Amino acid sequence: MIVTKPTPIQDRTPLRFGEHIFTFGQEVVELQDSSALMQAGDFPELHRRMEEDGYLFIRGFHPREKAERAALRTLQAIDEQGGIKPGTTVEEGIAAKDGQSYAFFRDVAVAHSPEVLDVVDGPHTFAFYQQYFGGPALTFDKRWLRAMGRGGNNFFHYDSVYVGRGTCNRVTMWSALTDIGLENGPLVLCLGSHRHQKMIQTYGQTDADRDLVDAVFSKDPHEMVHKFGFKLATAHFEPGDVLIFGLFMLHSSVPNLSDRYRISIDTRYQLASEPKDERFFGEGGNWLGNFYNKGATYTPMAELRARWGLE
Ligand SMILES: O=C(O)CCC(=O)C(=O)O
Ligand SMILES: [Fe+2]
Repeated sequence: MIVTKPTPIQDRTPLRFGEHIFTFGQEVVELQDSSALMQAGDFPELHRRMEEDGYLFIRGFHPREKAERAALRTLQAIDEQGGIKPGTTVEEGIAAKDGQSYAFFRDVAVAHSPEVLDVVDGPHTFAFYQQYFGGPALTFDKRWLRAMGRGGNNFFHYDSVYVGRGTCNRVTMWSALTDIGLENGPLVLCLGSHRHQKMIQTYGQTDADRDLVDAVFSKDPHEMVHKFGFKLATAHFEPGDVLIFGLFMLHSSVPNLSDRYRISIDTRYQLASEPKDERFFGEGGNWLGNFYNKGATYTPMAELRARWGLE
């Protein structure tokens, strides 16, 4: 594992995002670290920040060794599938070929391995959410464990469209398991998108599977910045760093520019007493999930955005 200690990102540092280059201090800023608040157990202030900023970025939320063990378990599974470059060690996590990403969503031998659950279901994680929500918390059986190769990324969306049934009082936690610098496909937020009432009232109210609609709002970071006026925010993530946000926060990942797998896992937490999103619960990877309406035609996002006046 390559270890580089993140220092504050200097203004004028470039962020390469697909075809576009954004500049720190202008279109993009560094996420604000709330780890001191977590260490102090200052939940009122954590709630205030979540409300105000729409996210909590917590460095070292998971013990680094635990995150690294989960990454290694994932890399071993990739190695078994021939995905590690010959002549390199599994720990280095170098891809055998470009453009190949892996998802272990239903592969519970990996996604529910003790190494992975020790991170996302660990006592430190549940103790945090119990305090955060003020009662016993639960997480979905589906855990989105991803290893992104070169070029791999996801696009701008609200999680509500994918995982929004049941309570709205639910958060996503995106956990970095490898060292993820700006070149390695970090997660990016659109600051202020959790307050964009029009977007929340239109796009945010859709359910991809119920309404048979496209789920991705945009693939274009340039329009997020220049048409919608959002500032982007990201960071150099180390193993164990997390980003927590609600159902209505636009986010995307940046394409990985390197030949090293970007390994992350995103998991959901809510009060155990509140209604769940039943699509994501089941034994042995046999949950319904998203896009289960086989053969259905999904309304294109361009058409929906025109209808909403968000084109
Ligand atoms: O890891 C990614 O690329 C996307 C993650 C995501 O969409 C999420 O954490 O909700
Ligand atoms: Fe997401």
